[in-house]
Amino acid sequence: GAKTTEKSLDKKPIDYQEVYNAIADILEDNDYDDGSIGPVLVRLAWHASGTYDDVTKTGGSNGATMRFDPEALHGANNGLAIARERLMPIKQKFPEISYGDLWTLAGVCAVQELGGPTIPWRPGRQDALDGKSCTPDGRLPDATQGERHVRDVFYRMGFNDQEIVALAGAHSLGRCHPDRSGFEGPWQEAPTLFTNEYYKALRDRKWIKKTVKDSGASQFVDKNNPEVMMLPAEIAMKNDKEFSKHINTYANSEEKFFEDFSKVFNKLLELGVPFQGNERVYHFKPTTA
Ligand code: CCH
Repeated sequence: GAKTTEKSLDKKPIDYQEVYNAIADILEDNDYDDGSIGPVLVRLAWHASGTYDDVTKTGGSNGATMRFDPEALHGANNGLAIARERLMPIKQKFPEISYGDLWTLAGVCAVQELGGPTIPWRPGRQDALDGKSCTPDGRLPDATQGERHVRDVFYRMGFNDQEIVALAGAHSLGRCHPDRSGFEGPWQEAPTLFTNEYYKALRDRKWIKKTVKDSGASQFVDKNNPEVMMLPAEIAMKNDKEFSKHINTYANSEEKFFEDFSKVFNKLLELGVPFQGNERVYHFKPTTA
């Protein structure tokens, strides 16, 4: 009767802090890479969002089109099936959340839980039903290229030089995998801690060119610790006057980096999302004190 109708109309709203807590709970895994799946979740959130094109207003995290071929098969997305699969138990626990909201929230959660700044986040992404709105291959940056290419790709999304450098600091987290990108190793020695060490490493260490044995890819390694690396695109950025100015700023001030990263990561995750305007903005409480 009336009671049942009332009940079915009264859909329980999602408590996104609960979703955040559930993701925080699955980050640690001592059998995976450096002990956390956080870094690959940040990469998932970024690759879902970084397909945005500000001219045609296509791409971005709305739709979560990376679930479908051909986008799932784009070379840049190698290894991200792992990240998507790891989030399936969360999707099952909170079936009302869209994949786009889930992936971006997971990126926010990983940054915060690994010691980074609070990132404002709001829901509103709607899932595409098929791969028709998959973006064409080639929208994400190619690490073998130089500063010109990096600018082309990020200007297309609507970012400026300072924002590009602030976003790159996410490479404080995680590592390259020869079977995913051809590159190998983390950017500094603490890949599960979100800090400004990436900028200090890039600015202050002596980087020497080296070929990755398994893949033949060219990368740069620290002369004093060849386990850590930089991509050709990053060495090109270091050698660019305008980019290096911002690298220096963030190497000198972790506080400034955190402040700017929070804004620009939020902007990245919201590119192309059709918000209604009345969504609540969440500032998630970290589970760690
Ligand atoms: Fe990145 N990134 N990224 N990246 N990335 C890789 C891994 C991570 C580039 C290339 C690569 C951003 C920008 C760029 C992460 C976050 C961000 C890898 C290794 C390559 C190559 C993939 C592998 O082998 O597993 C290039 C080029 C650019 C810009 O020009 C931005 C922006 C972000 C986020 C804000 C994270 C995190 C990882 C580590 C993933 C992991 O599995 O550990």
